[in-house]
Amino acid sequence: MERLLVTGGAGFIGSNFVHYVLANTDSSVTVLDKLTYAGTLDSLQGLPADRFTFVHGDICDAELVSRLFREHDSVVHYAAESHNDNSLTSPEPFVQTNLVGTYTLLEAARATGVRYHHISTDEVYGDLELDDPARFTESTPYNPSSPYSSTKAGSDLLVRAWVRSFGVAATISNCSNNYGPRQHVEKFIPRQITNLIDGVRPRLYGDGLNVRDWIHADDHSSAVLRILHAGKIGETYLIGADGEQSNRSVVEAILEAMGHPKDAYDLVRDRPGHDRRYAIDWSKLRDELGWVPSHQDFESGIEATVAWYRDNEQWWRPQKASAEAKYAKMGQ
Ligand code: NAD
Ligand code: TDX
Repeated sequence: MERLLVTGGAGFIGSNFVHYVLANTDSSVTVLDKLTYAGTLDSLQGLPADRFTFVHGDICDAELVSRLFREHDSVVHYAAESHNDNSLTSPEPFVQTNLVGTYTLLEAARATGVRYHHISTDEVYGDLELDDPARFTESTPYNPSSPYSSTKAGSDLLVRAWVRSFGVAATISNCSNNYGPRQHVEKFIPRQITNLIDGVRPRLYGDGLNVRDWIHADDHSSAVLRILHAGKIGETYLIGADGEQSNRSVVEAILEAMGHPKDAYDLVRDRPGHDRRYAIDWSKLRDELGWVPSHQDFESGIEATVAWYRDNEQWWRPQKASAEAKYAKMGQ
């Protein structure tokens, strides 16, 4: 039985991965999570007690990390400060967790030889113009825009250097925008759904024409598991699902799914440095590892996500007022 350590497993994508792994494999899973504002044990309910353990701690704690590496066969590293808007008002925790935290894990991987998979984002590549036919590939030069994406880019480069200089057994994946259950209400899709539940109109930054490439969190999980088990050490894999949509069309889909007119939204102050478009070419993952996504129907994915937030108000309600208070200060 594989013993898997998952950092950041109480957050959005990490918790979806933990649920996915425990439902689809016989691996045991330990989650290491600091439980920042973005992590909650409520996301880890109902898991099989004989195969699941939770450890409350910080990925920057070298002693704890080193002990946990020795007790596991492989590590998947999701823990991060993950929200661009927060990184614009308060970048320090991004530098600490995303850079120092990754360094701490890499040193443990170096000392123990444990297999390490690093979770990253397409934002490390910067952005594309709306009319550019190009998509990001594994060889696109790094060009991050925000404090968040620059610390993720830096963490990826640390991984590459630790592979090359020290022979660490690592792989990296860079995924596009995820959606699905258990995503924090600060993020775009949950914010608009929960605003509508509260009778507040959706808010689009700038002209609302920025494009994101959406993938369901379960497709991200299946891709990560494939890379962990079949990926080539030292390689980077891009994960996507051909889900390009403008923010306007995403909000229209949410409004439609919730029974409102498609134009019942407001345009608000733009995000400084707002990336225009992301788009992923995931053909390497398909051609080399045989992975394909299985949740590409965005409308039904949005309907299911709306239903999840309607049915799980006790999960998101405690975070809603503080998330909106931050946005109010930014005029968004
Ligand atoms: P999230 O903010 O929902 O969750 C992050 C988790 O990490 C939380 O549970 C938090 O408590 C934990 N954490 C933060 N600092 C920690 C520390 N110092 N020590 C231990 N735990 C800590 O984030 P998410 O959206 O689930 O993103 C997870 C990962 O996936 C990140 O690395 C992110 O860069 C990457 N990613 C996210 C997306 C997306 O669309 N959300 C897309 C591509 C890649
Ligand atoms: O209220 C809003 N209105 C709005 O128009 C919010 C919260 C966002 N937006 C826009 C900004 C982006 O163009 O929606 C888009 C998506 O915004 P976010 O959910 O903040 O995601 P993004 O900045 O694209 O980053 C996400 O995808 C890549 C994750 O938060 C990152 O962790 C991941 O690396």
